[in-house]
Amino acid sequence: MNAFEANFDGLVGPTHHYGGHSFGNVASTGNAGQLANPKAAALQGLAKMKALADLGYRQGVLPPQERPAVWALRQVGFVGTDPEVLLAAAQAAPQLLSTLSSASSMWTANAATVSPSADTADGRVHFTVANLQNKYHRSIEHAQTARSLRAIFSNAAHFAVHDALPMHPAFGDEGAANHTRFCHDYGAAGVELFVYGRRHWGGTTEPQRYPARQTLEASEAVARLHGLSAECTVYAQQNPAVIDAGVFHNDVIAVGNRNVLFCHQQAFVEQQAVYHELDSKMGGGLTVIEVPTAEVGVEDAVRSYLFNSQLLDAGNGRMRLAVPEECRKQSAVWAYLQALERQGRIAEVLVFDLKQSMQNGGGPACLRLRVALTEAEATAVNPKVWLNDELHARLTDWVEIHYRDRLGVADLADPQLLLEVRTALDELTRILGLGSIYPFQYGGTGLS
Ligand code: SUG
Repeated sequence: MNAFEANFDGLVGPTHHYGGHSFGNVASTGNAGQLANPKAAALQGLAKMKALADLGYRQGVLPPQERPAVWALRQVGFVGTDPEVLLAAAQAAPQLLSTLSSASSMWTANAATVSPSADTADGRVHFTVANLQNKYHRSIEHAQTARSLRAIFSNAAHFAVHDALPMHPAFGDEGAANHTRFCHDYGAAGVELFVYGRRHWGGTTEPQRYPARQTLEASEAVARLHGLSAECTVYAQQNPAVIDAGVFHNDVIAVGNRNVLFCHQQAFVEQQAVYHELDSKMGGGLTVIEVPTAEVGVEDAVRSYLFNSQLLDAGNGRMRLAVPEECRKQSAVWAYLQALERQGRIAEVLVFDLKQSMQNGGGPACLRLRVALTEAEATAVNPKVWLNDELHARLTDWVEIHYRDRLGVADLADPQLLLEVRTALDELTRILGLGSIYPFQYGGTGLS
């Protein structure tokens, strides 16, 4: 069956700022309080989408969420008109207002876990929305994520969108950031690798410094919901020592596509056994590009986001790697990448400036959700979200009109900002043909 991998990137929302909300994500906490540029952030993301679309990759767009989340401030007791709620929160709990204004839904690798139809029991593409329960600012994303995905993947004959798992540490789920699908052909059954940081009900060595966000129990629940067989799933524990070094998701230390796994030597517990199980469940043919610690240390990998790159099928068994600009700045990392190119192990390295997102710990791979689709399934996707020259130009204008080029924590209480956000999102839902998906549009509480 003719199938391919599409990338659905999150459009950066107008309240992108540096709130320092993600303990364990060293970029997020390290850049707290800096002035952000939401306009540049959104344009940087759009430029990446356009560059990949121009290379022939199918590129979709996922909408941002409504922030500040006034509905979430009401949930914790703030009352009055919307501007009154913002003002009261800014005075009584500025950190809370910042938390509930995070534009973190831009990192759509954390929106959901996706299993293509070739792997699932009922032959549909399954999505499980991530609960992101480990961080408060991210735990409020799931209801809107479900609404957005259902507005795009609405055809029930082809797609199933499951609600987030229970909001409990036993089921900590961070979506596709800890999930990689391997295959020989996108349209044939593949092998899905689920990487977890800890087992909630005992039995694993846990990181000591930073939290392990993904549990084995959550990964197993997702596999059950998607109807994946044991032959098509591999579970691997992330090395707790690298979580303590700032690897808060597996996609900060490993990336895979088709039959290629590009990862650091210290990524997993019992790493050789993981390779072996993957290879044998794939029926052989797994290619591992393992980066030795002697050439790139874990700290350099975290700082450069080498592994948060997009590994892209370049045809004829070759791969491209889309890396952030920060990789060029680390001499060891850049030397390693150049050697990979020279040796022909990677056909081409593409470099993107994503500084605004990177400063909150989000590289190229964080910004996209991968969905392998057949042509028939692609036709069933809401057609208005596919990026082409026209949509790119329209969204660029939309950002230029509605986004600020400076935003700090003190700006979040400005009632004018809320108005700007709602005006922008209202227009966006028309551009992308999404209907009324936001609480301010349908008068909902935002909770479901
Ligand atoms: O969850 N940062 C995100 C970055 C997510 C990156 N995603 C992947 N690796 N797939 C996080 O830590 C920071 C927001 C702030 O601090 O304001 C933040 O949420």
